Amino acid sequence: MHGLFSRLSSVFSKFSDKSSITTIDIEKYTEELLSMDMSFNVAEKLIHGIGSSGKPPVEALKDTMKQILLSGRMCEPKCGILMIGINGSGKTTTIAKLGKWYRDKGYSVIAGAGDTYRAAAIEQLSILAGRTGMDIVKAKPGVDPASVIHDAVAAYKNRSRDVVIADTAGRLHTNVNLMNELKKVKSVMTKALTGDRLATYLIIDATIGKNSFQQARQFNMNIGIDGIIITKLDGTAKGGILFTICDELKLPVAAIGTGEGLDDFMPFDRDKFTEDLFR
Ligand SMILES: Nc1nc2c(ncn2[C@@H]2O[C@H](COP(=O)(O)OP(=O)(O)OP(=O)(O)O)[C@@H](O)[C@H]2O)c(=O)[nH]1
Ligand SMILES: [Mg+2]
Repeated sequence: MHGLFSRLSSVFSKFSDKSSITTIDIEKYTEELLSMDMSFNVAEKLIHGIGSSGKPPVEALKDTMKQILLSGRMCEPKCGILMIGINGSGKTTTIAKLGKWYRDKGYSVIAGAGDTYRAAAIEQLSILAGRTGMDIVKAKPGVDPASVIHDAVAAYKNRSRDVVIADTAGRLHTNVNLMNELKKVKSVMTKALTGDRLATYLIIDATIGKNSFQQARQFNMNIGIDGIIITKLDGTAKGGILFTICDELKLPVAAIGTGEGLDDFMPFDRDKFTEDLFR
């Protein structure tokens, strides 16, 4: 399994399991942790754990990692899911993966094509919906995203589906107008769900590194996030940002993406993830 994020786990494999460590080891370990884009605070917590626990370094490291990481969960049907994040983070691909994941569990899924800025985005979601057996509700490019998502939730209700997943256009966390648009989509979706739970997931591209922390903070402040889905862990040794987001923002990780395929997705489990990193 460590092959799924082998570049990240190759960093952890440098931590030896000997019973005591030297100052040189500590310097080397700190450097390794920072190289995967962990914040200095988090790296310091991990190193402090190694020095103070009396356990072999790898065991001490795992203990602290498990304390820092927060496991979220994918929402339990019936529910609505709102996918948000910057351009190219993996929202639309993750909708297809999620759709398949729910379908494999026997649930029916509707996708709402809320990225109405680009015809290609609507087309991309239509193709993925066809491939995964999701219904899709879409409109012409240029239509208000909130109205498309309203219609998608109405279809979920009318057709008695189990999950409705809203796609949105990628946007920078610094763009006030686009943030306001997202607030509107969320409020319309919440109202249309008439009491069914809404889970808002921020999709973060693991290869981006440290800037993701600001994204998570801004999206959470403006929109409110229930969990992070971190994608592209297969292609980077920089997934350390995940620890920083959990530690400093107390946001849980709901799932991870480990490839472009529809099955390259799994709900996040902090204990399993930690153990897998050292395999
Ligand atoms: N290697 C890898 N690639 C991924 C993963 N998730 C998504 N991608 C790729 O990332 C690219 C962007 O994915 P999209 O799903 O279109 O991203 P998006 O957030 O919807 O992008 P916008 O709609 O432009 O904001 C595509 O080429 C995907 O195949 C992953 O877990 N691993
Ligand atoms: Mg998209």
